[in-house]
Amino acid sequence: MLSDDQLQDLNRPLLDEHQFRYQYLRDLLARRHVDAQDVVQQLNAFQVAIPSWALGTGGTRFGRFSGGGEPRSLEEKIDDVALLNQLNGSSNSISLHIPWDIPQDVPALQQQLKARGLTIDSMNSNTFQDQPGQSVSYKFGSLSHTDAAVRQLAVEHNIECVRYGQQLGAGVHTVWLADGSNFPGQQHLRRAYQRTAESLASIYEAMPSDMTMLIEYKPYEPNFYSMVIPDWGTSYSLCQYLGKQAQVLVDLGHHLPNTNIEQIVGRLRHFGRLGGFHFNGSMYGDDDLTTGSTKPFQLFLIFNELVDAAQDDTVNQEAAVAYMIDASHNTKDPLEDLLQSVESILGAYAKALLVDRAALHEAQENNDVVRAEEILRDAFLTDVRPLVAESYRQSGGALQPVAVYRAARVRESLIQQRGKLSLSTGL
Ligand code: AOS
Ligand code: ZN
Ligand code: ZN
Ligand code: ZN
Repeated sequence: MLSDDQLQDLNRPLLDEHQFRYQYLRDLLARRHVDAQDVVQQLNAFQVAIPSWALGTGGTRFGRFSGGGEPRSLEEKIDDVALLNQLNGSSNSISLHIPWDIPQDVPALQQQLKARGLTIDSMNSNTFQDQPGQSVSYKFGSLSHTDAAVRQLAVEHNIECVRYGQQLGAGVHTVWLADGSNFPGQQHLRRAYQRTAESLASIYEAMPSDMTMLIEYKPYEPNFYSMVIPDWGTSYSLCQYLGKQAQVLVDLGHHLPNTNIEQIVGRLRHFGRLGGFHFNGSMYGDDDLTTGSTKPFQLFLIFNELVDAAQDDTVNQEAAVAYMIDASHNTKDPLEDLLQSVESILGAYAKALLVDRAALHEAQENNDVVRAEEILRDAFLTDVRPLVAESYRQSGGALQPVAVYRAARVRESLIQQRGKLSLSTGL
């Protein structure tokens, strides 16, 4: 992490321009009866979790090109997230993956998290790979497998994750299943679903009453004929089967092209089953690009649904939504990428908060198509970067996190400490 003095020194040359831009936007919003500080306060409160597996350089099945200085241990991953959170004040938690992040010394880890002001938001199980020495294989599935012994192993692994989560204070256990089939006829589609539901029930029963199970869907990959949980309807039905503590997780990259994701978000919110997000950017599929890099309007429309639901008395406000990033790729410095992602998310949220909701509802009631669309466009086209920067400033962070990260030469010093070729488990 940077020292406070260092951070202030790096902010100083940026401050004058920031104040000018923020003042201008504040005046502009005041004319529309929007209080900029209200919006900034909501941004200050907003947190998005960082996945431990995105801190190292990602790769594809063709290759991986590390930029060096990657975290070599869970402790170093936590240090990296602490740095991100210092810069943007908006990423105060981390998602862990078992067995990649098995804690060696739980009390020491708890202490480190506390000292850094961080928490663990979600534990993620891994039944998509065989671990060395594993008694049976996940080659043909895990929770859905035809062989009860494989299902049992996968259930036990998930329960192990739940136990780690309890020790570390994680409120969420996330299940993403790679299970499916590659060819017609390979798998009995209904039975695979039924076996999965039963396996999930065994995990669900082992969860404490204050933990949420998130069920993530994905239409294809690694299986290309069928996935056992391909879509939100399947996730939703599993949640209905399991009970109140099960919720649907929406990964933005897990839809077929042109799916209306914001509508899915609205529906799940309506049903009280929206449990969380894996944010990322997508052109074609599960590309795991930087959030907001390719479809910023879609990201805004998703937040528009969230803000609308949050302000609606008829919507059940009980269930918490876990905001998490799930992205990692091969051509950027992972920490810069994550700073960019968080910034896009905050920007989309800020824009959604600017929507004149009363006017929008009126336009909708009157079927005034153009007016309704213009209201959304007006919010979307507002340059909200000064609001996001002001939120960084009020959280004691960097006015421009990526610029400050570069000016502080963080990557260079990480390479010095950790070496050029450190290994990490990035997907
Ligand atoms: C896989 O495609 C899913 O997005 C998972 O959420 C995630 O990427 C995985 O659990 C990380 O290993
Ligand atoms: Zn995901
Ligand atoms: Zn994915
Ligand atoms: Zn992914």
